[in-house]
Amino acid sequence: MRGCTRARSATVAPVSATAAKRALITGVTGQDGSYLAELLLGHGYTVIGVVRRSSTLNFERIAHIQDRITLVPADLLDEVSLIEVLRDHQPTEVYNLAAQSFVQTSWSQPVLTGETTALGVTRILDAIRIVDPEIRFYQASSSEMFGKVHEVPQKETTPFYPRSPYGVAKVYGHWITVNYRESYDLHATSGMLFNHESPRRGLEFVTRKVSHGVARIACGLDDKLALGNLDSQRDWGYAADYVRAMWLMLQQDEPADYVVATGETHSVRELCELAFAAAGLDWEQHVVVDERFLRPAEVDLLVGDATKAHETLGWRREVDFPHLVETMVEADLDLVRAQLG
Ligand code: NAP
Ligand code: G4F
Repeated sequence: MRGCTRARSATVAPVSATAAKRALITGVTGQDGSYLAELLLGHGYTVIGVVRRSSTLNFERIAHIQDRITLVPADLLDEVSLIEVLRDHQPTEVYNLAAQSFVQTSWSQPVLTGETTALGVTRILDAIRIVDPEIRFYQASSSEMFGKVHEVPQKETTPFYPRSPYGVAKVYGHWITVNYRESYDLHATSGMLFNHESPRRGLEFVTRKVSHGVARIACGLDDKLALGNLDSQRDWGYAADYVRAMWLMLQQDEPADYVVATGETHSVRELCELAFAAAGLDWEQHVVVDERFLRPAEVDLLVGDATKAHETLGWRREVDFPHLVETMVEADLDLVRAQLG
């Protein structure tokens, strides 16, 4: 069978001198969790992935590595479960990627978003403090914290002005990470990552919504794709490049906070032009604006300055925006064709 996204896994790095390390990943079933697990396995880590209870399995993104990682039940809403997994599995590094991560949903479920994306960070930090304060901690912070931006481009010192309950929750997660670092001397790092995408991106996020929509239109299943604000601009990178930055942050002697970004910004309109062209289509024939996808408050422009990550971590992105969009469209064309049989 051709074309399922699973076949397009990131290259697994060679085993290195870090073979004794044990990493625990919350959010391992998500986009970033799956790429990070691959990266860490390639570096010789024992990888423990936290999965929350669900009535059906949702391991699609990690099915290809499932036999190489240990999956353990726990939930960011339940501190005891986090304490237990740390006690049982004794990781040396914890990557907190779990969150209610969709901005639009954060308006309809603001309390759940706060419980998971904000207070969940305190729960995992407390579990680390109680079980083993030597554990190195990574918090998945977000460029959404910059929101209504105070300066362009945004860097580590740019003031925050979040524009959604999600952004507000991420600001809390960032500051509680800084606070536990300063209060308890934890090796706790906040990675302020700008948007990063891949064929494993959830279907509700705009890049994947467009690439999947293009594939359905190209295969004759749909004719129109309804979107919201076409003018908003994002700094979009490739998820596999960004998880490398997360790992590099925890290899530093001193914990710190880093912006990870490409330094380029593109509008949703440009995304549409590129994605439809990749399938030989004219986006203007198919895209319609539907106000259901407009947000109560928008982040109009994000573009990051990753100088600190370049200079301190030696991090560089490898995949540029046109290549990312083409890869996502190709993967979704394969996926839709395979579903059609
Ligand atoms: P994602 O695909 O939405 O994955 C989120 C993960 O969190 C899933 O594995 C989900 O589990 C898990 N989760 C949600 N609620 C949980 C709970 N209560 N307990 C335990 N696990 C829970 O997100 P992503 O794109 O990989 O992003 C990873 C992290 O980076 C998130 O914190 C996100 O906010 C942050 N971030 C992402 C970007 C980006 O552009 N991708 C940029 C900046 C920051 P289920 O599979 O069971 O739902
Ligand atoms: O793809 P999006 O939903 O991502 P957004 O809101 O930037 O959030 C993502 O990136 C953050 C980092 O900055 C992460 F922290 C967060 O977890 C998530 O991964 O929307 C991008 C832009 C927005 O301006 C939105 O209004 O695209 C615009 N857009 C236009 N039409 C749309 C649509 N977004 C979605 N999801 N669906 C639309 O139809």
